[in-house]
Amino acid sequence: MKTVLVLNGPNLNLLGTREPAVYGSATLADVEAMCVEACARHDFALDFRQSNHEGQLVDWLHEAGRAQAAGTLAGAVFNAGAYTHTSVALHDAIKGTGLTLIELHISNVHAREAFRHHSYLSPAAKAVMAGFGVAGYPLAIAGLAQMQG
Ligand code: CA2
Repeated sequence: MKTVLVLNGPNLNLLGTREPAVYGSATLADVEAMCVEACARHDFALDFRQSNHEGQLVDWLHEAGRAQAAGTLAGAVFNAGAYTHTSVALHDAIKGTGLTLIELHISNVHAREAFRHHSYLSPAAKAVMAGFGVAGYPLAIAGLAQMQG
């Protein structure tokens, strides 16, 4: 059974505590439970992580790239939070590992402030989803299942 890595970046540990109009009322623990269910449905194991630190996220992407190359990882779903709009390091990490990665945003970033319209991750991602709320996580896992040869 292959694993799916679901990676969450800065401030996503605050999910469900503030800004419910933008991000909804589900907590990150609720999102993890939704991902457990989605992975079970598609015969995946789940590895669910969050960090507020860019270097930690880079290290986890490298680890994921090695796992995918070894055949134990199906791919990754990545909500990089605000690092989406700032991080060349995360772009390089995704490119450098050749990881099958779905960039995910809970909100429709294109309907928000102009600074959220550009993503450093999108050119390195296999697919991009935004605006489905937290329901995007299980949808992205279903998308990864679809991509498996
Ligand atoms: O829509 C998304 O998923 C984002 O990746 C969320 C990021 C934001 O910077 C991106 O532009 C879009 C912010 C994550 C912080 O989430 C919070 C949730 C509740 C309270 C405070 C922050």
